[in-house]
Amino acid sequence: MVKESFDRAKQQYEKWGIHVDKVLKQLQRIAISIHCWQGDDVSGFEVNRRELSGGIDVTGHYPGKAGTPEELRQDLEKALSLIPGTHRVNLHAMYAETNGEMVDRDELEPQHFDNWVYWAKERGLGLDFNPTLFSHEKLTDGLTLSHPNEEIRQFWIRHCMVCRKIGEYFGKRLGTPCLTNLWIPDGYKDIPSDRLTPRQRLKDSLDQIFKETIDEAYNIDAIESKLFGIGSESYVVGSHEFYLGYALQNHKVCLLDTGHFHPTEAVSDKISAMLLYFDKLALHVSRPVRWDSDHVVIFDDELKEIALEIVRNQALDRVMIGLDFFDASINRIAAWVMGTRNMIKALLYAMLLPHDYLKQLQEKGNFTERLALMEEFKTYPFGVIWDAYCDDRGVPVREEWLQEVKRYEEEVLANR
Ligand code: RNT
Ligand code: ZN
Repeated sequence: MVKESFDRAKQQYEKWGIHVDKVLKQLQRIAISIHCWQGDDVSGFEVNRRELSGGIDVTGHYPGKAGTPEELRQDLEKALSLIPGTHRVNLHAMYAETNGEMVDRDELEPQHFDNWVYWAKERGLGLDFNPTLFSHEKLTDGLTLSHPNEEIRQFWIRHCMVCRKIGEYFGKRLGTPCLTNLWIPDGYKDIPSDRLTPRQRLKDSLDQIFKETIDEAYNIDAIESKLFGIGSESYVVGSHEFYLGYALQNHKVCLLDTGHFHPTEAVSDKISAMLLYFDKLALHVSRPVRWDSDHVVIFDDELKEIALEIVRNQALDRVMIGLDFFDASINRIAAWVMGTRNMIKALLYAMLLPHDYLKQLQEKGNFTERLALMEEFKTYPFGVIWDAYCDDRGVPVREEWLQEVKRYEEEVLANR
């Protein structure tokens, strides 16, 4: 059944010069960086686990959350088994395993992530990394790397430095560069009397953190901007312009989180502009609902537009796609599966459009045909190709994955 409708759908696309088999081969090679923190509500495994802070929040009490590294890896494996393709896992420093020993964040070492490395290596997964500059008592007055207290600032600088070394270790051990992404919550609830000084300090902190050159074959540094957070509504030190300038001047990668801009500002529109000046770009694909709410990524217009911009500009090897959402009100494995499958689905959707032809129409000023075709392609039998891809990759077709998640919930999650 899948095969018959697939052949028919394929013909429809081939009429437009789109080679479906080639597209599916290309799709198979795209690795999405799946954030581990959806699995445990951004808790981590530190010996003295702190409450989530830094102006981000997770809501919901769905039962069965992973409480140990083993459980988190087991859950990730379940999710990965329901997602077509081979992907990457994105870790935070707070997911270190220190054997019950209290190791502060500025003393973390690569060995504290060896279980993750063994696990990833066995499964052919790449690893990405993030220093954790929240949920910690040294985040005071809402500040870390821009803190006026030199001792506190140096603590966080050291933390970021060790994290780059951990990223380098991941890259060396796994044979694929680790993207180490730096996000800090620094900002003010109310109107600042001085916007410049904290930014000067952040700039200096970054200079210290990135002083040591690390081979980009192992570790790639990214910096993630933000517009506001809970408790930093009026001012965020690491704004988009701040990091855009820093990245350009210092050869770093900008990471754009889709929830970190004004509600009507679209990340999709930024991709082509930034690719003119940057070799690489990184994304945290999320879904902001009224604010930076980190809802599960759905197959909506902006997701499709992001995928279109990456695909039509032939930037699949330049845009590093990562996910960033955390919903504790639904089954967490289902959240991963939906968000990641939707991202892949959007890329496939984007790959099944006659981009050269559509570009020509625009160049010729034929806006009628441009709009008409773009609309018609929305109802081309794209779902059939997606089903065939899932089937071919040995993962459940359509909503069948839900049965697996339900079974896992009864057999594993319910016993936690
Ligand atoms: C916060 C940023 C950041 C975090 C993760 C946990 O607004 O988006 O990426 O979500 O690092
Ligand atoms: Zn993010």
